[in-house]
Amino acid sequence: MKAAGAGLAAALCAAALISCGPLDEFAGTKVDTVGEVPFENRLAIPPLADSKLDSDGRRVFTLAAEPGEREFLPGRTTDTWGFNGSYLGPTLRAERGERVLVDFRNGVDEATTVHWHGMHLPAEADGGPHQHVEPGEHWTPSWEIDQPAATLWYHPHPHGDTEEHVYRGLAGMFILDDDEEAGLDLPRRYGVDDIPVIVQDKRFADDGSLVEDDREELGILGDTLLVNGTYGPYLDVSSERLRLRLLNGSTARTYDFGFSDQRDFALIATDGGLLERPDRRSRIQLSPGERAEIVVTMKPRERVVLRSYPPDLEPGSDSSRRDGGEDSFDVLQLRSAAELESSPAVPAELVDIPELDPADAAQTREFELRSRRINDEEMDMERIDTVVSVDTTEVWEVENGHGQPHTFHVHDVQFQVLDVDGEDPPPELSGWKDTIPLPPGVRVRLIMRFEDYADPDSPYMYHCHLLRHEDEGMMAQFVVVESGEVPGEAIASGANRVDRMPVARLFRREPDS
Ligand SMILES: [Cu+2]
Repeated sequence: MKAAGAGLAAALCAAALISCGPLDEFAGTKVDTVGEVPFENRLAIPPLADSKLDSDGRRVFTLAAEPGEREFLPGRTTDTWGFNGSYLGPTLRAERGERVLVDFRNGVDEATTVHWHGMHLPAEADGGPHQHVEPGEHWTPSWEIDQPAATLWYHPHPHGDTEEHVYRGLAGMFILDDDEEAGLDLPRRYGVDDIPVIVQDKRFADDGSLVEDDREELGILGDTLLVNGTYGPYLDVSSERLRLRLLNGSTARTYDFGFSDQRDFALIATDGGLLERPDRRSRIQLSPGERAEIVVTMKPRERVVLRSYPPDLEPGSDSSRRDGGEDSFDVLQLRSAAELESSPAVPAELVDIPELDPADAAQTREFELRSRRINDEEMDMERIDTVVSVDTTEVWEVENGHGQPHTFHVHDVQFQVLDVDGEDPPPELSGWKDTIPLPPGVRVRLIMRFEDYADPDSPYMYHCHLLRHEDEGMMAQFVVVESGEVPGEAIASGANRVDRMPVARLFRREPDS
């Protein structure tokens, strides 16, 4: 595969489609596509998903995972998976207080799941590895939207296969709205001045197929970016201020987004919703699964490129080349019209975020991430690692005790960051979060509230969101129970699982040579 990759790199280099620097396909080699991406394709905007109200007043969406094919690169056809189409899926959108139901059909030939990343919902609707959907089968989770306006997303979560299923194209955005956000003067015309930006790195073989067997420790690190499934994208801008909903939908790569002319922008929201006030800055770093909403101001008749600069993966160390720590990418070109519609200034105050108080914590727990384990245990579908009492607040102290970068994602709740290595969190970690980067040696203290949805038989997950690490066992389970209740027999017996993932599948990749 590496040889095939070399051939493609040479061919694209000759056609000036990618960097003609060092051979990018070799592990640990720096990737730099700055100035080399031809911005010739209009950025695809995922369509807003159709929905209808059922007789119970629930908003019903229909999603089907399907195989397909795409010509991402000129003249090369790539086999893909997508929701309601060949690659990625429609943007789901719902308002706080609405009840939603998703009729999901698995039209691919492997069992999969759909997880609603960042969503507060009952565990049985969460779409984790216990909610397997066999090929041809339907799954119809339903829940009430009960959290602030935010940019969430959805993707498969079958234990052992999450990386592959996401990499092939199964992912989409899920935007939540509420009255508070609607009352602010912010750009919100979807596809006009409010733009989903789903960034994913890929590695293409000569024949156009996606290379899935890359052996980097972090997972697959691609040398080619797609944004909303578009290679070499540009966006025509018609108004003075543009809101970009950045989603790192990659399986392993961290980006440090900024603009080619170093202009600053307003960071207005992170994973779980709006910040208390905008933070003016020129960079925002996102690890896999994290989101950020930014508002950038444009002048007429200009072209500026959204880039990813080398991310800081191991502060104080320069040994992160193998993890993509030296890589740079041109991501998306913004082209503004000769005349721009004027937009109001970004409000100085956004929302109030009620501060969770560690003095209210019923429990303080410690988690150490090391190798592919959490607290020295590999993920076991039949073991509940953590039992949380409903209607309590907890502090989770999470440490990366390993020499590699990891991240930490908690299902069901949005958390607040109390501190990072004892220091106050920076602005990008000051709002509601569900995923946080964990560089080697770093310890974070998170605080979260488990309001409702007690269910002793259905676990939620917490895990590293580098998808290969998660697949290889860096994941664990918690249940939310009524006080004093014990986790159900159903989990220990495996009875609430439709199908058991064959163990061989987890370890079928070739060992390191
Ligand atoms: Cu990890």
